[in-house]
Amino acid sequence: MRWIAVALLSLLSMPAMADQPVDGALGFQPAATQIAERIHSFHSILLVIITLIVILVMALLLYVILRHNEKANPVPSKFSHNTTIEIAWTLAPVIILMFVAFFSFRELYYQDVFPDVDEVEVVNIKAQGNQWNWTYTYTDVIVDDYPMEFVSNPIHRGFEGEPDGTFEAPRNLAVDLPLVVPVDTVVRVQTAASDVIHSFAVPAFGVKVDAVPGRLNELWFRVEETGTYFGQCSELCGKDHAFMPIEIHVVSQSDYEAWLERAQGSVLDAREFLASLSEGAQPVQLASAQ
Ligand SMILES: [Cu+2]
Repeated sequence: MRWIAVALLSLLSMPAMADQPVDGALGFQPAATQIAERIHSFHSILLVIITLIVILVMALLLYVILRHNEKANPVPSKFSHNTTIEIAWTLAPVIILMFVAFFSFRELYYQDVFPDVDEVEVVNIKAQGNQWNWTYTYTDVIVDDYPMEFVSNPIHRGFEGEPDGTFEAPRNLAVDLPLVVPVDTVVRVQTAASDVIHSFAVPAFGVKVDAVPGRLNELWFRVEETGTYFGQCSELCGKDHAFMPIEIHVVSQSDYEAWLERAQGSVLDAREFLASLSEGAQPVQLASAQ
């Protein structure tokens, strides 16, 4: 009972822009992209289907238990085949699976096919997984003949006695140099790795793509609301796998340009500018702090 109350309370107290895990929450982080929104509605369809299947199977089991136990049915029937019922229980799952596959493939292709937008407006980023951090390269932004790039390290390393995180800088999720992208813009992320397989995943965006040494994988997203979003490496990659988080700041186009200009000079300057952007933001309480 207490558990249910806690879960309900944490749902109510979830901030509007919950873009990170909160204690006791149920369900997904709110969707920040069309991709995530579509995944959520597919999930809702599946939830209905599996619920109906569970109810049906439970009802059949109960019927068999009550109707065909030794007391109620002392002389069992001896037949071993029933063509009608065998066709039915083969066809029904096939139809259900085809129905599921239809929606599933629709989402897979939506994520796989790059949206039809002007290439000039696309922000291209290469995310390279390393043991154990991410290198972000802005491949369109050339500084001294090389594309702009920086390494994004976690602030927390999971050491014992380490201070707790805050909502702005959650433990094991916050990084020193976050990825910055403009709002309402198609962002192409090409993932790669320098050592072992990592995976670039941001739940609120509905994206998760492996970062494989020696090849480029691709994902895209268009975030609809400014904010700070968090993800994690999602392919077990060694002892610090849990400590190579992904932090993405989605900012307005003008803030993005201002940040980009500073970042080309000094990433630390750019970082300070980024911090000044969120200064006006109301500090939001973590569910666990309430
Ligand atoms: Cu990794």
